Amino acid sequence: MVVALILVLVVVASVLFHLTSPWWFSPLASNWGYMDTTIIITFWITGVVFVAVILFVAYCVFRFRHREGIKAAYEPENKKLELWLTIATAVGVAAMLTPGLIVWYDFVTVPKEAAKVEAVGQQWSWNYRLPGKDGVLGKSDTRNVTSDNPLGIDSKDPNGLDDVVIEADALHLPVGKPVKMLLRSIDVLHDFYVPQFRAKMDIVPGMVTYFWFVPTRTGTYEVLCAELCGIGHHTMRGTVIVDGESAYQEWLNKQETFQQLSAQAAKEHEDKLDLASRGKMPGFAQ
Ligand SMILES: [Cu+2]
Repeated sequence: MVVALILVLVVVASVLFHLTSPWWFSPLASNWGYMDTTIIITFWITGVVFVAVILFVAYCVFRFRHREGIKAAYEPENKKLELWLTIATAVGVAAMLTPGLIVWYDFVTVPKEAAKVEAVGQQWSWNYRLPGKDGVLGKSDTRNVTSDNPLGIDSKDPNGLDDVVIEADALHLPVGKPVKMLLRSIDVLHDFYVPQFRAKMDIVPGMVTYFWFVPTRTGTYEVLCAELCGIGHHTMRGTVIVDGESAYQEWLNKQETFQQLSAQAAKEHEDKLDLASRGKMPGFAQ
């Protein structure tokens, strides 16, 4: 009797906790509302099954409790019951899997007009690259990575010269336009994740993974790394700012291309060498 009561209380407390809990998805800011629907469908199906199974156990504990003079009957098989349980389980599992397959199909079908944006993960920060005026991202290779070229862009590929490089700063995106995120890592496994966009993807060294989405609300969002990637994993955060079209263009016009950044870096090196040769660098004083 006490056990049956505890089981009923577990059900009541679990349902109340779910309904009154302050923890829920962060407000949606992309086209992937269907992902939320899929999770809610799973919550409903598993919730109903959980309540039904625990209440059934409570009922059995109470109804078939030990009573003097009553003997239990042993019934190892029941074809009819097994058939119904198999059908019900199959329907439940299919109802949870089908919406996921539909979302996955959309997720891997990138719209042709999607603008390409590259995000490069490294321990423990995010850099970005936009294709520039030609709309093509230049070739890149981790072997080209230096302190002046953190994305490893191939300086011999003309397509890369006008690429816009955003180094450890906020990425801006225009609202309402589809974006294809191309993901690269220059060291270990990472995962690009903005909770409000829902979509996320692992980043694997040596390959380019991708996902797409449409930012639907302007605002500032936090980028998280969703793959344990070393001791500083928790500090691997970035910022995505979704702008209206004019604010986005204004921001874009202020960004520097790979060519400009390389020229600046080369000039800085020259200046340093020049100063050093004239003995004006601290530490080089005569
Ligand atoms: Cu990471």
